[in-house]
Amino acid sequence: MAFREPCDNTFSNNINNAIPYAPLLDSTVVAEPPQRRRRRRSSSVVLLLMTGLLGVALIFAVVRFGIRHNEIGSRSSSLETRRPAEMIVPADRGVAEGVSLKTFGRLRGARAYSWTNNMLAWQRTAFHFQPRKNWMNDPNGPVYYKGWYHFFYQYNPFGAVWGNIAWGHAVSRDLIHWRHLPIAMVPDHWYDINGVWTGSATILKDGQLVMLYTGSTNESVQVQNLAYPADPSDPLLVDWIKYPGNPVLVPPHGVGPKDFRDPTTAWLTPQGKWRFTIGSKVNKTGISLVYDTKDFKTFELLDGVLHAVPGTGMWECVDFYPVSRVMENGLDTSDNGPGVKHAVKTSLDDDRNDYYALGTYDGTTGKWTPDNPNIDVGIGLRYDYGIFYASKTFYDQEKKRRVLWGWIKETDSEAADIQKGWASLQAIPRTIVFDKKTGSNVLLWPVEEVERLRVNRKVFHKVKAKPGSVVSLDVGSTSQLDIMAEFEVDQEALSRINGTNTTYSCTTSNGAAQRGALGPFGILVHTDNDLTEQTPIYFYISKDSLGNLKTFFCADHSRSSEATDVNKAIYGSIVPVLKGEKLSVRILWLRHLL
Ligand code: DQQ
Repeated sequence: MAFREPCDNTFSNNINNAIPYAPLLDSTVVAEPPQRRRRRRSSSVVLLLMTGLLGVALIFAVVRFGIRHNEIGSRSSSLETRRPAEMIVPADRGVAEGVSLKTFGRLRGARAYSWTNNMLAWQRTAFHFQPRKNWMNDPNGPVYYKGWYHFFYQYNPFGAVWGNIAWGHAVSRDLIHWRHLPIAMVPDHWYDINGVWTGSATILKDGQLVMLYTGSTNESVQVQNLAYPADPSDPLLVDWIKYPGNPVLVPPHGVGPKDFRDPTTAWLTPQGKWRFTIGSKVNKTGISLVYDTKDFKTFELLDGVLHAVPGTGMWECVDFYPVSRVMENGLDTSDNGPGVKHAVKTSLDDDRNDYYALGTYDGTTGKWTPDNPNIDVGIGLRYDYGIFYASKTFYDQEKKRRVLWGWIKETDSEAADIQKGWASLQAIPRTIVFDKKTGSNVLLWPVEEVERLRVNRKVFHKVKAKPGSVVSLDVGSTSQLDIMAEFEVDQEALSRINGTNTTYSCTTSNGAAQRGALGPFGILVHTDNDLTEQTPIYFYISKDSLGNLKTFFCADHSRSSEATDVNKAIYGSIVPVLKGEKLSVRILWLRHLL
């Protein structure tokens, strides 16, 4: 390829040499505002257990300490700059400038915060995937190949804002420790000169790997292109060839030139052809087109679509995969049969959230039918109620599991990204399985490898939190925590409470500030010592006049930062809790201002 990121010339096959992420900014100590300096002195962590008006018992909390990768918080930049506090966050850039802009309507016109480079440096995470610098968005073609997990991602090699999109590339043995490799593909042909956009990997029957990806052409038309490894025997897949006959697909009749993107991994049809789907829209109806191919060079567009949902708008980054109703393991994308359900996931361009639904796939017609049309794709379930977009699964044939990657674009402003020199991270990869108990949703859990980061542990048993109280749990000094907590609500008190018909919602019921009899209760994270900054992660149980209970799981960011130019959403959803199930929480935590 024409150019490479000059980042990692010292690559070694030994993963033990893998280094954790380093802060980007250099470490010259500079003056900080007095208040921040005071807070930074202590590196101990106090978890705070909070309750509503009804007491809860924290049955147990296991807190596992992470490795001290970097003392990110103690570093700062010699290029320290301050912006005047009265500066206003510039207006969002327009849709015409691209499809993956970092826009937060609520930030428009907000007062810009005086971020120091020191503060920005400690915002880098220690165990989520991030490139060393610049902008990153969607996960692309994750795949396990010859002993290595490969992760590709949408990447701007030239800056911390979306643009010049190329495919960044990293490899790992364990999905946690990564080595950055040279950029895999850059925009260098007329058919992708405006961006090497999102695509997926397919492993063919003979073990060969092919990638289909969207190119934005010299006229900003979205086309599909084929690429493959220059040397299939190279386990690191460093060099990529773009098929000389590209583009292999152009928008079909009736589909807008800018509404045809993000091909999925292909699966085998009963006729032995490869089939895949591509998101699009017709007017306001989100759709997913289906193509068959034998060679990934010529294609047949199937009549009808995989699925369509009126009112959902453009479907980006569609994902389609089987889940087993009976087994514990994940399934290869081509698996089908009586014990199998299929999930369709779409990333809705209109609201920038990932939605999925479970249903039945007919391999003959190429159509999928939702189990419950009331919670169809784009109008029902989400994987995640925080910032999580453009996700994609892959089948890990080594560990027989399906793994989900998702892009987290953060809550700060584009101006802050430019100052940081980087933007975005990827969520910890999660295994994804069908929830056999409810039969109506999937279950996500951080991949087991993340547990290898734990080096110490502290257990708290039967901690009681009285109504309306906050209880400290001192976990000593650390920079990373993996918190698992289980709560027990006093059932007798619960039954005594009169139900009401007031509806509760994480987003509109005043967050953790609204104290009800049945919540909120949970854990305060990311607090500073005097609780002026805090992020409650909590449950809230609502009871209606007939005595029916509903459990909500929410996160309230409204007091999470003193900064004025970050989006401080309160979000969450109802969670199914079956009879006899405990309320448990897992939080992967990094030390911030303590
Ligand atoms: N990002 C890519 C597109 C995709 C969008 C461009 C989703 O292919 O639709 O960077 O974030």
